[in-house]
Amino acid sequence: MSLTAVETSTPASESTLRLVGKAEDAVEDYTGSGYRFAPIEEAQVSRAMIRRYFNTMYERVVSDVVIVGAGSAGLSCAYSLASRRPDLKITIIEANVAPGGGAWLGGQLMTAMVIRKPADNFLRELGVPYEDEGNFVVVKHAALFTSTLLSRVLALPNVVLMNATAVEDLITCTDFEGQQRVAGVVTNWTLVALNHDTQSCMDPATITAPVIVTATGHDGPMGAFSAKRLVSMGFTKELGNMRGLDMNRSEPAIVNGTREVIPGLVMAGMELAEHDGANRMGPTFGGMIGSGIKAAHEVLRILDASQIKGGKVVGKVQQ
Ligand code: 48N
Repeated sequence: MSLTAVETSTPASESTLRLVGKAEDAVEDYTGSGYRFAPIEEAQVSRAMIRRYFNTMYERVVSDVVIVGAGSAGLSCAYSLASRRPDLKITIIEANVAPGGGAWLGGQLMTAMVIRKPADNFLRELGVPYEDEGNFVVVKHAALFTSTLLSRVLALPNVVLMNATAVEDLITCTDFEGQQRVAGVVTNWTLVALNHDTQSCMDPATITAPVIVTATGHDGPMGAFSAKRLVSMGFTKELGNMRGLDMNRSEPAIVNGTREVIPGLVMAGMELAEHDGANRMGPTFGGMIGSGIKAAHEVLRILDASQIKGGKVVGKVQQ
């Protein structure tokens, strides 16, 4: 059967590229040479991507919550928030092509992931199997945790993930009380953000939101991005600088310390270790889960206490 495309006279769009041959012509046959796909035009593929991506980008320039960083803390925050508040438009900005941050492996490139109790509660909520070792549990491969968390987050209809996209600055404003607050993020394609010294005038775009969660980690080309930006903007005097490894001290400090570090900006995960000068915990991830969930609680506290108009905080809710 010869399948050819016949373009109609009306302006081409996804549906007007009429093809000779239909979906019913598709045959899944592995016995020999019988496997056949339904026909497609190259233009249909491009239009399917362009329309969806740029409609989403257009719609999310005003979000309810922006989460910077899709590592274990940022994704735990996204899941906890979006699953409890399906009304919120949550936009995750991730600089890497591959989201997941440092949670694809355990420690020293070994694959098992250690999570200390009580963070194992989250594994049961997600349906991630693990081995119980008493005070902690072990997920057989870190990628099993991260891929399950990522798939649960992406399946939530109110979450949009923009990966390969970098936050290259924070939007700040003077709010209704006359104080400086973070009111959104400045974005660019990551490859552009990393090449400003090779080309000039590659200006960014913006996403405004009443609350930003920053969970950009402590390492990598943009690690602790917001913590460093707060210093360079003069919001904080200096970086606390992450301290040495102390699991028992670090994990509760990071979870309990997760907070709104300046109005409109909630900091979570290992970025907070750099901001506060907290210890690091090394290859145990319960602190990231707890910090992400705590950040979600902080976001809800802020939203519940604020009058919001057009994606901006314009007043306080009278208690
Ligand atoms: O996984 P990370 O780096 O950060 P967290 O805080 O989610 O988890 C940290 C955890 O993996 C550890 O470091 C463990 C527990 N080890 C501790 C230790 O003691 O060694 O994820 C941060 C994500 C990454 O995917 C980055 O690509 C992304 O944030 N990111 C950004 N995305 C957008 N714009 C930016 N400016 C930006 N900066 C970082």
